[in-house]
Amino acid sequence: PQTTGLLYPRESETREVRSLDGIWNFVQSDQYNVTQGIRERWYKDDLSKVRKTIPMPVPASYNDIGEDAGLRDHVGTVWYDRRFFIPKYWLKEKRVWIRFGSVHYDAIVWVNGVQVVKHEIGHLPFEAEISNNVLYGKENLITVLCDNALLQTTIPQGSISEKPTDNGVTLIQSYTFDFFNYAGIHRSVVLYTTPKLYIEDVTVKTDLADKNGSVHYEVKVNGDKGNWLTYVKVNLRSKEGDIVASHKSGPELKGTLKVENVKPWWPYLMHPEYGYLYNLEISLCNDEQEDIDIYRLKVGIRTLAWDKSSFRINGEKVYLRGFGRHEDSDIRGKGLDLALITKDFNLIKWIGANAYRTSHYPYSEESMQFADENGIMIIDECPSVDTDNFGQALLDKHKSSIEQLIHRDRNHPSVVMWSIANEPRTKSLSADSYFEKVANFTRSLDPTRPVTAALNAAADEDKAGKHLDIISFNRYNGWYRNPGRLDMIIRNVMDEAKLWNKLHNKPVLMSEYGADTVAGLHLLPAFIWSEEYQATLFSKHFKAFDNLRKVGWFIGEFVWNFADFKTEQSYTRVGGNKKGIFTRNRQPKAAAHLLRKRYFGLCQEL
Ligand code: GCB
Repeated sequence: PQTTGLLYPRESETREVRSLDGIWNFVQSDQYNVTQGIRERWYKDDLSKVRKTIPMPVPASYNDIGEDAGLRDHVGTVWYDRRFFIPKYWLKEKRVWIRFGSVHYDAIVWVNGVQVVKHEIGHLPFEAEISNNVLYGKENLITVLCDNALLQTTIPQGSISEKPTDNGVTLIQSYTFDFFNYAGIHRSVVLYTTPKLYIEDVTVKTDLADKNGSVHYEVKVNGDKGNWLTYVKVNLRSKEGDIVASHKSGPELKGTLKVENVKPWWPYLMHPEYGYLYNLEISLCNDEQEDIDIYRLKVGIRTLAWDKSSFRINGEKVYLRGFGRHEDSDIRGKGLDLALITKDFNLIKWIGANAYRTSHYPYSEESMQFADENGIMIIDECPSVDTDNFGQALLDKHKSSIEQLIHRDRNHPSVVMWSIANEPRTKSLSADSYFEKVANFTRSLDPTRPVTAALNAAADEDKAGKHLDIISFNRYNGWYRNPGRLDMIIRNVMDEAKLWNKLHNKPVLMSEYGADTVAGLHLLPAFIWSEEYQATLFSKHFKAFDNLRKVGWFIGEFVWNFADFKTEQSYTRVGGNKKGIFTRNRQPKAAAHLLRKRYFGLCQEL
């Protein structure tokens, strides 16, 4: 997997970006003949010449586009293709790239019948240079094979079994995680160009001292430098566009920009000016030519620090208030939807939250940019859910998912923690060394952010907590535990949080709590599944949190979930998981109004 390059595709004076989003042609493979397309080389020509294709939107999950359960529940491979033009003038002085925001779970991409890239693990971008594969001034063909199969060595894990049906047999994909295994080309596909000698990668780290900020940058370039001495000129611009700092690097292409009277990046409502971003403008030059390549990156200047009892941004203690979420909506499934992201951020701000966890996988790069702009702190989670059967192959893939995630997101000021797993089975002995390795690997890649995981084993049986910097725990008091009992919550939440802290002497946050709630179901006295029950269950948790906040090391509360979402079919799920404070259509349940009061109240207090 790629752990260099992959800069978010942006236009500039030297770069062009063209979208390949739109309607593609689509073929579902026969479940029992998944390799047929490869054997018969369907990528050599239009899919429509070998099979009847159907129209499929990109980006979107394919599962809910049809009206056929066979497509929704498909296990194995599907094919996409479309044609596109490459202008003739791109041939001169340009490199041409193809980039996918994410394809779930496995993908192989061919351009004009030649394989150009292969990628495994959904929710993460990948790209390939296709300068030598495309026809200039002509039409070209792109073909994508996507496989949704989850096995014991994939991230997340699953298993496939064969079951008899009324007409024969079928393959069933099972998994223990609680969200639908949507698949397809989930995020945008773009063609973009760079010059032959180009900026391949940029890393920034920031610091603050009194009123001064600094931005350390490091640039990687790729391509033939010739005999010229290469350097970068870097400008840091304010939001208003004024240059506030400049630097000219030596041939090592790195340096530090000093910013006087800095405007730090603050979380939402922690400061009147939250989410402040500078614009870092990088120009690649040599002794002969300036502006060989230009790339711009938004930068938030902030520091993070943590110890046994606190988590601080810019030296100030932060209390995180937010939720776990999903990328999920009607029809599109996990497909990128800018209307949805924009609406969600409006709702996040309406409710007064300052954080969320990207449960249970990396979210779109576009949503990370929104988080930067809005001062929303992100606990950035890799796609490891319910991890079990710890082995070397799984460990390698788990590390790869973290490496790719950190590579993609390391420059976002909004990312304040890495979550290396959700509800791993950490009771088992083998979880100990497994999570020691995963946590240390994460720290070795990024020592500037704390490592956490959302744990749900009993605190005194868990083997992973000791390897983390911050303990996050998920617990469903009044739901999976003592359903219907609203009178045991305060004590249980407090006891558990205290136990985690006592065992590890680290900051603790509650990463999940909640209750399934059917919007419009009212039952008094509060009864499970009703709006009254969800609201009362929340208010009990608030009491526990208020008591815990007095002790200092309790640093955050996260409701499960922001919105209702689709899951696998099960008798515990009514049309999906209904623990949202918003419905799947983003309308508030009663508890949303209560949460809004609390979250705004919390930020006034602080
Ligand atoms: C959990 C999981 C989450 C589920 C939730 C639930 O503990 O982390 O993925 O959706 O419980 O509602 O059961």
